[in-house]
Amino acid sequence: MSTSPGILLIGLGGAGCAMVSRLAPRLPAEIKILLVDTDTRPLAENPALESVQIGRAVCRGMGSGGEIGLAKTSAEADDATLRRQLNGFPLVVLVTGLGGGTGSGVATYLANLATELGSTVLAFATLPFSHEGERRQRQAKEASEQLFLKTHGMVLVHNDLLLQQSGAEAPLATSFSAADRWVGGALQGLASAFEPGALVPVDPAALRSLFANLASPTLCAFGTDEGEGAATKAAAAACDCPLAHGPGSVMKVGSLFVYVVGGPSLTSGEAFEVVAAVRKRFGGEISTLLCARVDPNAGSRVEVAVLGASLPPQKKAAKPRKGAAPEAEAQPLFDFATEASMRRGLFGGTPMTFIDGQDVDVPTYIRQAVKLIPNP
Ligand SMILES: Nc1nc2c(ncn2[C@@H]2O[C@H](COP(=O)(O)OP(=O)(O)OP(=O)(O)O)[C@@H](O)[C@H]2O)c(=O)[nH]1
Ligand SMILES: [Mg+2]
Repeated sequence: MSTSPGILLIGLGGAGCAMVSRLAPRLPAEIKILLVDTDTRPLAENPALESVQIGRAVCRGMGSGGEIGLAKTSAEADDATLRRQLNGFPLVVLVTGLGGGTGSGVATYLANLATELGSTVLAFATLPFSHEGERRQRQAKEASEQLFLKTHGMVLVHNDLLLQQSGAEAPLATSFSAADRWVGGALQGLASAFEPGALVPVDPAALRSLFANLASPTLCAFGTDEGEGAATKAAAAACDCPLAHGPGSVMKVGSLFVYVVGGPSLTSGEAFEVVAAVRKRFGGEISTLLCARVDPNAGSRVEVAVLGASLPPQKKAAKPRKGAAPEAEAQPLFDFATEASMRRGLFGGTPMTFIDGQDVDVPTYIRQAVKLIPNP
């Protein structure tokens, strides 16, 4: 009988390979890891991890230098190898940084391949820092819109948000570790759903059915705390997780997957309390799956990870009634943060203050996306 693990985690491009390599030591052995890049350096830095160098003849072992076309040609040149590596996994999770060539050019290619092979595909993708310039922003925006359509769930991590979290003076590595924690928490949860021995187990098939549709707006949140009342505090932290409240993020979803891990003292009652708090904030009316686990080494720490999906946006709006106001302009799939929109003015250097899931230091009209109409 095949002992093939259920999840394939792919790190794509420089950022994707770096993120996955940092996460690898903390992930359950059941997750199969694969690094994919045109550049040999990120692959050589992690010889213990399986990898595919794409486009040897095209990029000659280097990055694509931001050239999406070169990166796509590289993937096409190694289509057979990629197909072989991606075959046979119920769940494929793709981690990449958008804005350069390889991540932006190959993410949709891989997602498409995995979907064709019958996998459920989730993507975690970062968006460039504002200071990286207009070209990278544009490449990332276009790539994320294409990737969204070819994945069952996609979580966008704004790199600017990472900076906001850690403060402008913090080393870049500290900012990136926030992304690692969020993505890692969600992955741990997904992996645990496939492992035996959970306090509250979840059927992997049910988990896949949560992400049954392509292009479903996706919610991702993560919270952790320790000591007395850790479960309640971790649930509150997940509800206020900046990842779930950034520009363009989904506030309410139909289906939820909640993952709770704690030490031996974690009770089922506490796990269910976490679910109640998360449902109150994020919805989950169609279905809510709870996976709870005990980690003997967790001590008093409790971690809560939340993934959610809502139905894909309807293509056609209902016909307006006679005499009704004209239909609003079609909204873009995502709102992208501009340098200005990410600025929190006087509060830029302070920790965020969340009340009812909203950062109250951000002006109301920005929080509620009210369009300001200039006086005639
Ligand atoms: N969160 C996070 N973002 C990163 C990291 N490294 C790079 N980035 C971001 O990822 C984007 C893409 O950069 P790379 O991954 O180096 O580019 P690539 O996909 O390898 O593309 P080419 O090298 O041009 O072929 C950058 O614009 C940064 O915004 C990282 O370690 N963590
Ligand atoms: Mg690169």
